[in-house]
Amino acid sequence: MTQIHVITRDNRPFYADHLQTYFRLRHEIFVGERGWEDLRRPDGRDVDAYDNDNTIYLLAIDGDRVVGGQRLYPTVLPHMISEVFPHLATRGVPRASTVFEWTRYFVVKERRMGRTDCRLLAGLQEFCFAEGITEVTAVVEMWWLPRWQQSGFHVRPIGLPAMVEGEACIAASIRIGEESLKSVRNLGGLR
Ligand code: A1S
Repeated sequence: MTQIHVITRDNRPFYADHLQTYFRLRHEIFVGERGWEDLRRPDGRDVDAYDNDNTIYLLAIDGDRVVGGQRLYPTVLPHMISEVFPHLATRGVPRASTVFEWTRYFVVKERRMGRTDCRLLAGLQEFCFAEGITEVTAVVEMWWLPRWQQSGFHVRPIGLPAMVEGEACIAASIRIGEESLKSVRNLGGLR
């Protein structure tokens, strides 16, 4: 059964092999499939400035196999929106100890039928809710907005849409709450 594992600086050594697989999957998916060429690396692992001891990974693992992932990064530190996309946050970059940036969301191809996706989204809401994280921010393609709406997420744009490498994107903030958790659990048939 697929479960969402939380990996932080404290338990990272126990997940060394999973994390190596995860970085390779990220390269395969974001460079190979999505064509984000800036991320291409000769060692075939997508690792950037926001993969460090401050990163929290929520990985979907089935048995021993990584089937999906996402990461959270503190907004009180320099993060992607503040450093790379500040022009997308025309209403200001949300920064607080209770606000985290959400990036590199994926599900492996064979598992894209919605169920792993719902587990990852529910895992995000549940983890943040339990840890007192009140909001997550992200830069996303516009097609995420109806997906989030369908999941019952409360989304607030923090800027106007703009083109990023040929895709219309927007910086947005998502409120964490019991209501959204309940809604996405229902959608995925999760107890
Ligand atoms: C940053 C994001 C953060 C949140 C942090 O009927 P369809 O196939 O058109 O239904 C699709 C589309 O509506 C939409 N969709 C998915 N990928 C799209 C794309 N590249 N362009 C436009 N629309 C897209 O979602 C519907 C369902 O998608 P799916 O792939 O069949 O299934 P699933 O299980 O919902 O998985 C969705 C995700 C996004 C997880 C999966 O497609 C994936 O891992 N893609 C590669 C990684 C990726 O692009 N991540 C988003 C940017 S990270």
